[in-house]
Amino acid sequence: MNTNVLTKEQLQQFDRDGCLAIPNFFTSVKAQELRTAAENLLENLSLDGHPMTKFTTGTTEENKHVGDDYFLQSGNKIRYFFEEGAFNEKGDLIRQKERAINKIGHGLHMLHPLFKEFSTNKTISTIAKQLGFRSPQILQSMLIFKQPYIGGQVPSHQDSSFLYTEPLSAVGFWFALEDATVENGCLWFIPGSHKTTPIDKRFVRNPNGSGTIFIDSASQKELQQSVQNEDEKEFVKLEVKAGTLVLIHGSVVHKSGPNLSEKSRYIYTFHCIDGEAKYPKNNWLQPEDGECFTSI
Ligand SMILES: O=C(O)CCC(=O)C(=O)O
Repeated sequence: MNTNVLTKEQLQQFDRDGCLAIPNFFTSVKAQELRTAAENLLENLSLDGHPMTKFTTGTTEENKHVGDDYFLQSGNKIRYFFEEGAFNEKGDLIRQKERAINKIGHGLHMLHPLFKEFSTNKTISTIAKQLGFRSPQILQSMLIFKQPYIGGQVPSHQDSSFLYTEPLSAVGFWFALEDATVENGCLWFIPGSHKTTPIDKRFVRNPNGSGTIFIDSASQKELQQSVQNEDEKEFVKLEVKAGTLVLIHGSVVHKSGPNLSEKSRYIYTFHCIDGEAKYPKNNWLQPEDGECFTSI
């Protein structure tokens, strides 16, 4: 019996480009179900005790610390992160809360029954195995909303800078819950950049206090040999329909545009690493409360 999910051609394309779109990976009924769950999470957000005020009005170290901890300890929780444009200069929320959230993370795959089932099943583990994972583990999940007119852009980056392992192993599984177009902020990527662009920086916990910093990671030799791919013209847009799965190699250079349109762009994503790779203790994201990352 053939138990593969990805074809040989799809695997070759992923290896060549570093990004692979699989249309109709899930049904429109499932996309609607996940969107409704996402809307319910937004409605259930309580602003009481949320440190969002601290992110914007807080100038003291103590206030910053509360916001940092809210982020750093979110690995096994369902936490809400705001759009920058949702506040005025005084730090007051100027949008309806349901339309002000940029993303929810990072433990949906552990805590929310629907997203848990969607993320940890036989089809997903088969894909992970086909991509070469020996011991695949999900280490974070997110809903990214890009609400109409306010959805922020995601600057060009490589996921392995944020989810670093030795050897590198991160792969993103990105699911379109709505159609993603240039207008509402689809993904853009540089085909083949995962083979030419070393991971030259890492996002880690700040050893000198709370919060996070970037540190250099590539050797000078690697940097000299690398092709500088950050030319805008190299980016290829990835417009996809709801129901599409996009696989994103941890080293591929990618980004997404702002949403200035009247249509939202909801996506769900999780990232896998190989449990056999070394996971540095200074990575920003650490297993919380003695739990392990989620094996699939
Ligand atoms: O969905 C987006 O807008 C960006 C997602 C992304 O860059 C990622 O998951 O690495």
